[in-house]
Amino acid sequence: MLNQSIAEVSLAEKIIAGDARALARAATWIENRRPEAEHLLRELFPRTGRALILGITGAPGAGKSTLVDQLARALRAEGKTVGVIAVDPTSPYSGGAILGDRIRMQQHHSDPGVFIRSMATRGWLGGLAAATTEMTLLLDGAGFDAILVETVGVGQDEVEIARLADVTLVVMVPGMGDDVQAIKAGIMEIADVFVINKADLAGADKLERELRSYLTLAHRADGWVPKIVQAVASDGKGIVETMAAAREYHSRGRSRERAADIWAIRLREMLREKILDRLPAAEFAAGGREVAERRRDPYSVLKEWLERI
Ligand SMILES: Nc1nc2c(ncn2[C@@H]2O[C@H](COP(=O)(O)OP(=O)(O)OP(=O)(O)O)[C@@H](O)[C@H]2O)c(=O)[nH]1
Ligand SMILES: [Mg+2]
Repeated sequence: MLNQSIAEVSLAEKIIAGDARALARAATWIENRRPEAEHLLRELFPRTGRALILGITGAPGAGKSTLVDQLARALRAEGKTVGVIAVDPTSPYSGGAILGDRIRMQQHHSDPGVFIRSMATRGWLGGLAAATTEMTLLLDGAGFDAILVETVGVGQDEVEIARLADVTLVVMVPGMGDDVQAIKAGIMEIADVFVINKADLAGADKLERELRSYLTLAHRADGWVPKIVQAVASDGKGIVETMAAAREYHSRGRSRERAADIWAIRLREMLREKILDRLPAAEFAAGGREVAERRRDPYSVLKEWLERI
């Protein structure tokens, strides 16, 4: 026990000192749900809350990684350090997309001011958002100025991840059936900035008009009217404008109540995960069988479990 805690202290210190290998090791702990990760994050937590966290989401192939790469470059040019987290919710193992990202991001590999992590989220009871939250805390605590979190899709996961970002960028593409009507349900509420990427393709202006007319009807509780930026990420166009839009939203400041709300939700999720962790999966199967066969009622099963926990 004592040896273990000494090792953790030194790992946190190494991470704070900017040791990339120590950081990579800690990221693996988080990914593999190692118990050491919790102690490490406790130690780093007082240092968190300083990074600018940008969430980048959108349909598969929209150009999120290309945009992330360009944003990372722009931030580096300002002398800012950048952490990149690419989340892959679909496959439990690194797929083609992640491989492509690795190749694309390789130019940053010799740069100690950039840390890139592709993460799959297998084994996470708390889901994608929980895993990503911890990875973000790690990079924030490590002292990165900006953290870019790329996620695919438009589902509940994205809504949850939007909660952890200071600014959420939704990447859209003209003429891809990325019709405003189709996506507004989930994504409209979370987008602080819309990036119409691949503006070199036909239909960018049309999509922008559609978005604008939608935004005149949809009012957000915080009064913010999401910015719309056209970009050609593959040519580095629209990157400055994207950064400016993100900063404009961020400069309004996230209210203290909002942060408190977010932590209240997270604490609830963390509690649920801790409780579920204590019950082996076989218990659920056995309990399910007993209840289905009317050998026991579900309430007494729950009562027994809660007492045991
Ligand atoms: N024409 C055009 N192609 C682009 C642009 N930006 C990116 N691409 C291309 O679009 C393809 C997908 O880009 P990615 O950046 O991998 O897209 P992604 O959204 O990260 O994809 P997933 O992570 O697989 O969902 C690549 O072939 C890019 O080169 C752009 O502005 N214009
Ligand atoms: Mg990608």
